[in-house]
Amino acid sequence: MTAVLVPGATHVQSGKVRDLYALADGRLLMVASDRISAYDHVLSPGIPDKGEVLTRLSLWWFEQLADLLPHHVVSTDLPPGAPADWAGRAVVVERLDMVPVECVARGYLAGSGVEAYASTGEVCGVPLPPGLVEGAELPGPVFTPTTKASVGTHDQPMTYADVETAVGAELAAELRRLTLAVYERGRAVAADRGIVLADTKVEVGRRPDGTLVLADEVLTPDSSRFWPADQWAPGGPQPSFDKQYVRDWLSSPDSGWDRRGDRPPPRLPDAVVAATRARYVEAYERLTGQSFG
Ligand code: Q0N
Repeated sequence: MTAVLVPGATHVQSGKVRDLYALADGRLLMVASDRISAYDHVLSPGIPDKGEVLTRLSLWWFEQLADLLPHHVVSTDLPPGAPADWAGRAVVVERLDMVPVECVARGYLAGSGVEAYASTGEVCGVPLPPGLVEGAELPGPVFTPTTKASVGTHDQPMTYADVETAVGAELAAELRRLTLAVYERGRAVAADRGIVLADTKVEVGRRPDGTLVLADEVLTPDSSRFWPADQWAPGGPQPSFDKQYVRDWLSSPDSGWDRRGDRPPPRLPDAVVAATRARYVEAYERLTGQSFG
């Protein structure tokens, strides 16, 4: 029972890798875990320090983006009674009225955008030039929002008109503007550090006075596609900055696993875990210019 661990707190929801609790004072506590997912499965074991690396990276980005919009973080102090091992990966945030749209910006063709483009020449209703290959840079960043799917289902693409219908024309325009601004800022910083920011997803909520606030986590490898710039080679799937060792091992004969079958993936070997941890730390250190310690 959570209430025993954090007096007055109740569990609100768990995503694949983050958990949310309601505190007695009305605020929320967001806890990033060391869990990692690949090919739609949460893997075992977790990646040591991943929750802390991503929490600190997101906190750093919130400050870099503060001139664009406010963020939801209230405190990084662990509430009294919280488990000691949440230190460094739990953040007290203000409770917002969440906008029911996953706000995605893409500068490169990847993931679900590849299949959409192949069948329609568009992504989320935005026409793209002919002849683009997977991994290609788009002529300019595009807003490609999706529905917010619950755990176990997939987000569905929305057109800009869908967003206008869902939240109104005024808010839709603000979401597009802010999402593209966050992407542009992230992309510029990442480019300076030899990292391609292919796309990113942001979540936005509103204060009672209507102010838009950046929520969840931002510009982390879990919410964004980061590619090593020196390995960027359009024409197929790009290596992932953080998860490539995991994907390579799961796809190799060594793992004995068929990702199209119905068995859960096998346990990750220690060497894959260690190499993956090092990649998260490297992403943090390259992007922020700070030592993870
Ligand atoms: C909220 N989600 C979806 C945490 C993130 N500041 C907020 N106020 C109200 N609601 C939310 C936030 C935030 N952030 C965001 N659900 C509720 C993503 N979750 C998944 C679980 O962990």
